[in-house]
Amino acid sequence: MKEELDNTKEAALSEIKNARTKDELENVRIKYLGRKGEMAGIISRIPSMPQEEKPTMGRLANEIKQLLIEEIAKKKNEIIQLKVPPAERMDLTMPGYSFQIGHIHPITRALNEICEIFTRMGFAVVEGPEIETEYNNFEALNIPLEHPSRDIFDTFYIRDNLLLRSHTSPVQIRYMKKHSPPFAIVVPGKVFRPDAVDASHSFMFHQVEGLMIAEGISFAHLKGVLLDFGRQLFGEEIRLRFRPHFFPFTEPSAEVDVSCIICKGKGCRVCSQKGWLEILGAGMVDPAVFKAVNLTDEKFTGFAFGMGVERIAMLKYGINDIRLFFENDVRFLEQF
Ligand code: 2NL
Repeated sequence: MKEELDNTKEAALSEIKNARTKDELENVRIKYLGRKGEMAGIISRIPSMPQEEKPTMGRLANEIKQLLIEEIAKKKNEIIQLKVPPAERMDLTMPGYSFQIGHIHPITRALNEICEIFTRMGFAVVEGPEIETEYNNFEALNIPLEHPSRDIFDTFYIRDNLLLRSHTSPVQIRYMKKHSPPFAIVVPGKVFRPDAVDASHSFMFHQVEGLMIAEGISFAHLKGVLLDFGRQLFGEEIRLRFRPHFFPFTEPSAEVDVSCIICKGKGCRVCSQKGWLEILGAGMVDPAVFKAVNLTDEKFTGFAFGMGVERIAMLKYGINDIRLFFENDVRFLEQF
């Protein structure tokens, strides 16, 4: 029996040494020290041994049991403390996890591109608050109290006199109050209108507005700046068309179309067979606006314009539903 105990001890020690994981070690423990394990099997035969051998064998068996318990505990610590080399614990040939790298949102991309074109022409980029006073958003822009857009249902009001801006023009109002001409600025940012959401409307969208004020600025300067802008954004071959229009804050005013960037003006589904796509509104700053910001020197004139970034991004990237920009569906976003 002594030989049997010694052999079992050696086998158990070798298997403990070779165990690589906690599971493997636990299996070794069960095999040797479990209730039906090898040690229990040997010990169960001690009572039927000759009387004089019993104490020695009993003591030896207990010593071996104790040794195995200690060795298993030591080995367990080694495994937990990662003393077993990683290569023996895991399969390093398994493929790794791939990282998802984020990128610029298509609206931000279009907005940056628009601002960069104007920056190269010498415009400064200016930003301002999204919560505005009724005065900056309406009164200063010559939009009277009885104007439909002043209706409480046509603007998001925070409380009396405080509202979510419906265009970025109030930032130009703030700028004109603080700075003297000459200057040229573009103002990008979020604007809010309580429109019902559909494929082409959203209650929040982005605008870039522009304002240039100096001595002798004319409609010709406006046309030159916008044509250069249109060519850089959509391509050298595009043409612009200025249609007379009305805005309370500019006089004269125009809506500006670009020759269809899909069919080059021949007529297609995107331009509804018209050959033209509306991209912005513009005009000469109305004297009433100059008066509101106390810019009284009549030698200064200026032009202003405004465009919707979503509309431009939709045309440029071939997107047919404005809601795609705001749903955060990565299947859409990862295409840009
Ligand atoms: C459009 C039209 C426009 C302006 C915005 C402006 C601002 C000041 C004074 C005069 Cl402070 N005008 N902004 C002028 C003409 C058109 O936007 O369709 N936007 C999407």
